[in-house]
Amino acid sequence: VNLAFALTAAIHARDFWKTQPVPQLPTPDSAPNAVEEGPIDPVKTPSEVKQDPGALPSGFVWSQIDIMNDEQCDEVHTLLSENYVEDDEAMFRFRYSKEFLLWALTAPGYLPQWHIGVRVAKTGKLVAFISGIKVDIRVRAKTFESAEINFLCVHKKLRSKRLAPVLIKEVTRQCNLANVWQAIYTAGVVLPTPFGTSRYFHRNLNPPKLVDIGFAHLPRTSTISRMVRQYAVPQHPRIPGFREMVKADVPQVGELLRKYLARFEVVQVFAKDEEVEHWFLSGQGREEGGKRVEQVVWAYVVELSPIRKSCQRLRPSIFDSSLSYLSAQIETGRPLTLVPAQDPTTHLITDFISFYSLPSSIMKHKKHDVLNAAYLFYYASDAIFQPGGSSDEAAHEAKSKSRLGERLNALVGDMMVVAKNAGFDVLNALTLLDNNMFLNEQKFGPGDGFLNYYLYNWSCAPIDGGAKGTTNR
Ligand code: NHW
Repeated sequence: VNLAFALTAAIHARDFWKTQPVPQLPTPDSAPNAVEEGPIDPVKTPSEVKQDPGALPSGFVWSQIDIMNDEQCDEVHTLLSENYVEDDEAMFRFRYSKEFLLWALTAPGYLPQWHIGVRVAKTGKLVAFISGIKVDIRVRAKTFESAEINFLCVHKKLRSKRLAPVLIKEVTRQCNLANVWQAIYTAGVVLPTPFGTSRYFHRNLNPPKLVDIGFAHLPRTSTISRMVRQYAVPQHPRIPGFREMVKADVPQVGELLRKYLARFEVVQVFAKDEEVEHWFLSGQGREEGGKRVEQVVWAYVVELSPIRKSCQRLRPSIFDSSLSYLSAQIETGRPLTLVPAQDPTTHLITDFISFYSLPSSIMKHKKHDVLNAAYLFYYASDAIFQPGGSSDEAAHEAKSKSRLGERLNALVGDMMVVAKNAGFDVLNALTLLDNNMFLNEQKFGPGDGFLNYYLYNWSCAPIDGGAKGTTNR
């Protein structure tokens, strides 16, 4: 069986991907050449796009999915819960909630025709899915409209029948019909060709459970109670002014996030406040018609209150670290506000941080069936932008970086408290953004998983996703 599989795999080796506008994987003898960044295919218009979808194997039909329809959302949820991504040892499988799917698939500008299903003609059973949403991507100096492709899934019983390329071609056709010619996507597997690779890191928040389910190992020199002490987090957040983000914060968070992300080479551009509101606020839990709607995204800000603003004018340096925040509180002798000030003229958001909830099913375990995982999402801090007060540029940059490092450690530390109190077992993060400034210090450990980043129809010089543990981009 293995030999037959190896032969089929060899026959089809990159049969699909070698026909697509993506950089091909380098061979041992290919010379490194300078990349001219931009579209790979010649520019086309939607009128040149095929009007009909490609043929499916007989017995299957295309089906546009209305994710806002509760039943159809249920169907996608079931397909993914039973067939989506697993780890190599088949111990864990992603279990996206319905709320997560709604949140991820209805971002501003989404097109229902980019939510594509395949059903069994006779029974109507949903057996495959692929989706896209609209995003703006900036690669270095160039910004373009793009699709973000996700949730590609083929039922386990229909694997290795070349259905995935049919789905990918159909979502490509739908994007092209909407005049979108580029896409961004990620995968754990290596395809032609990643422009960057990040590694997953994990911060243990619940050692007994993680050891029990085999997610974490108990070092021979340790004990569970020692691990519990090692990974304990404070009961409450420590940064004064740290509070949940509210709608009134959206414009300031948007501005801060845009400024912060401008420092990176490849990013999603959150040009409109509407996007900021969607990605950081719409996934908050609530009661609706007597039913509990699960929370998907947690977003927090640090608000510099008028009291601290005036302190800062007196002694800017006392705001350099979270400890100094506290000393500011002690010096003024007044309690610092923790309730959101709704008036943007009197409050200033200095930092922002978020995570989302993506549980995994634990397969084959007697006691536990869900791993409650939080994934660090976007964050931003003004620590990197504060005036230098020195004419030596290198010294200023070093100072800004160290100030940012301190601030991010305090922020992630507080986010761990929020995650722990919300019942999460682990906080996951990748080696991107400025994460290498806090991963070790906050006791994240390297995992087995890597995430490869891809662009479709856009050649892009490689960037360092931090997987090799060198830099932070
Ligand atoms: S990555 C998660 C993908 N999903 C899973 O891993 C779920 C579990 N696995 C499955 O459901 C996040 C199946 O194994 C899948 C493959 C469906 C993965 N991306 O049908 P065949 C995303 O959703 C290629 C792309 O026989 P299968 C991002 C493979 O290299 N291609 O395989 C999605 C081979 O091609 P080759 C993948 O196991 C991005 C061909 O599929 C892939 O039954 C999509 C074999 O097909 C993957 N993750 O089904 C691209 N995994 O040339 C978007 C395998 O090597 C591109 N393959 O022979 C942009 C489109 C929009 C453009 C707009 C302008």
